[in-house]
Amino acid sequence: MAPGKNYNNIAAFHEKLASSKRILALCGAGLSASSGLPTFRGAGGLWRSRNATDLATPEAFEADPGLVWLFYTYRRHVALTASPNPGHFALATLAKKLPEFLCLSPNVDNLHIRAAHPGSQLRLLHGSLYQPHPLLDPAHTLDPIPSASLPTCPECESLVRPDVVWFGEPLDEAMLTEIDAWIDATEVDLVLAIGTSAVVWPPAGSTERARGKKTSLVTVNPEAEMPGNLRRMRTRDFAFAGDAAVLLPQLLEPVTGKPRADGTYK
Ligand code: BV8
Repeated sequence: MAPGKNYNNIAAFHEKLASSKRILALCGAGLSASSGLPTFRGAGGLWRSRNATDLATPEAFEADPGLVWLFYTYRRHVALTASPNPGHFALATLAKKLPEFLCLSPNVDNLHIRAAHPGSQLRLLHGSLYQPHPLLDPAHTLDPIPSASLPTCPECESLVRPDVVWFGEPLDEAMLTEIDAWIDATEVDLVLAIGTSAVVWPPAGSTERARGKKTSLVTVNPEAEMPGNLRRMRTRDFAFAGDAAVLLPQLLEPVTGKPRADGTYK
């Protein structure tokens, strides 16, 4: 397989965008990179010399709930002090302008919500860092958490855990069924793969499921034009190497209009 000659031509992409009625986006940690949040597989994927993916497991929580809560309290703190970037605002604005746009995101950082992305067109696949639990004040991000002050359920006093989906745990079945039904309803014209390494399943499967005869897959990622990705592309597909926070406002401008200086939209 090989891309068409215009695979990284923004004007050619705008033509396709202009004729697109149904758009699906699969976002990833790369979308929030410009907001200062580490990705999983990038350089920032390590926390205290541990792989983030090793701590995002029920086994890790079983073995050391204090450490796992410290990990999530740190991530809550970092995400709270971060802000949505122009990429988040462009997607939220596309949703307001195009009813048949659905945004799938495994990001638990709440930045889509803080960019006022309409909830009806956003599916948070892996939960959120902010299902509220008062006890753990994000300010105390570095001190080990004595087990006595780990959060417990006020009713049954059992240990409370972060409301995120860990590796080896199923995603919300009803949500997956609803997403598949949306994808299968009628042909999807454009699939945007934004800042994702597309290795974690089941999210990674949604882009292939949405591929129809006239569907174009658009990869927005600093690695998008690497040979490995170009080899997987079809003639209708596009690839734009760069920062999602810079590229998305440019790519979506015909529908969203130009952003203000602060990246937000009228
Ligand atoms: C399950 C929440 C079944 C917690 C997360 C099929 C094949 C192989 C493996 C599996 C399979 N099916 C299931 C598995 C196992 C596993 C899996 O996929 N493993 C992978 C590692 C191979 N999946 C699961 O375990 C899932 N559950 O299958 O359950 C089941 C069924 C019934 C009963 C029991 C079980 C659950 C997976 C969910 C895990 N939780 N997060 C938390 O956040 O702490 S996953 C977590 O990692 C994120 O949510 C996200 O999904 C993933 C990270 O991926 P990305 O977002 O893509 O980020 P990454 O760092 O990898 O890449 C960043 C990209 O951005 C890069 O490409 C980079 O180039 C780019 N980038 C960098 N800067 C920028 C940029 N792009 C644009 N702009 C920039 N500025």
